[in-house]
Amino acid sequence: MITQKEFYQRRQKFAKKMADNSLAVFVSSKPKIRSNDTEYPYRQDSNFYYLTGFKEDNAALLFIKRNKKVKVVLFVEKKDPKMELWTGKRVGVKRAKKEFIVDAVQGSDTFCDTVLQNSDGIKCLYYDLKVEDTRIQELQKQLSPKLLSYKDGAKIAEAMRLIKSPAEIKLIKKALGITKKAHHRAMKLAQKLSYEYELQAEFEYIFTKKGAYSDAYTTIVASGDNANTLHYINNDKPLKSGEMILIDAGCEYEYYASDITRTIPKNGKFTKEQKELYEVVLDVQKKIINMMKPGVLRSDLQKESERLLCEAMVQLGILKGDVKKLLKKQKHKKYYPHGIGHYMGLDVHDQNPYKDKKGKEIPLQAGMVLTIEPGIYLPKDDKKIPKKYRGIGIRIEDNILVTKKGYKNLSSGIIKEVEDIEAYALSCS
Ligand SMILES: [Mn+2]
Repeated sequence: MITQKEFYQRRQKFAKKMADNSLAVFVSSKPKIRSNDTEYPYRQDSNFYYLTGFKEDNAALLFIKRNKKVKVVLFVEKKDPKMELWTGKRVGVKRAKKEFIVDAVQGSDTFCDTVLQNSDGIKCLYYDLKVEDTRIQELQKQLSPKLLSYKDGAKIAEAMRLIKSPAEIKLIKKALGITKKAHHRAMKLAQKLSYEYELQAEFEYIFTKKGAYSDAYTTIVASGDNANTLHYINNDKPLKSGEMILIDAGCEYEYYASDITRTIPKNGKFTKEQKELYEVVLDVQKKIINMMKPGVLRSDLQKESERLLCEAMVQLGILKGDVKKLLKKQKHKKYYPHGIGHYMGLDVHDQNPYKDKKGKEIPLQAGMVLTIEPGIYLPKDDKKIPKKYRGIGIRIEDNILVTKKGYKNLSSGIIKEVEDIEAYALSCS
């Protein structure tokens, strides 16, 4: 759990980064319609959540910074028994005043007026430029004549989100504990199941059963050649004996994500070719993870992963020619087209900055959490690839915390060695 004190400290830190005589606003995300009058389960906006810990919709946050003094106002939906009968209890103004460490709590209906009332002598308004919201549009319309500038408040929050606190790391670990159970269950059941969606159901079952309630992104269960479609989410094909199954699945626990990929043989046993390819990807993954420590550039991890995978592709006869020349011509990208990893946290792909204000790449720092996920994708219909490798796609992904001295693999408990996967499947068959 993130304590109210921590949310308060985040707001203090955010306010320090605001220019003097400025306002900053953040708004809750809007409920999203699935179809007609049915909605998707509500998910709070990550930046709004990061700064408030408030989970309801139609809420807003206002920072007023004047003469170096800061006042923070939280706006929440007022209690309304008639509505609450349908949609559930709300926190309401009175309870929010007790629970949240802010200077004032007001009803949501007073948000725009309160911002405008506090706008005299204000030079700049910070808000999340990505967010499309009628409340923000209304403020822009009213404030434009007097304001000098608009700035991206999200950028400040997202830069703060880059370094995780001990409490945040604990939640990611909790999400990973649940994700581990789900992946191990999949390894155990793959032999007995017939369709990709049956495996997907096992993940949803464990995620919900263990209190995560939700996946952090749509689960990918891609068997055989489907693994060569990077964002395959149809999950509707039969699982075939002798094929590999790529499963990219993670849950969200108390707003924090996990993001794990394992690629396993449907039968519980790798073929010679599957093993060859798998060991290549696993070896590259281990080598890249071993490079991680403060000061290292993500782009160097990328380059090295591309070099290692290109080298292996030549050795396996997937690419022909000189490794350096192939790399220069980006030939390897045909079979390893994606990044080595990304930041994660409140979002599975955290919107953290990869570059500083001057455009320079931000090196790894203690407290960052990244995925490391090399892959190799060999389409069935690619005649240039040796026949025995066609139709195999492999990715192995772990979640790594950068520490002062190096790194900690937060998902090391999820098995990935060939012998371990085979032994595990055998013990469960
Ligand atoms: Mn990922």
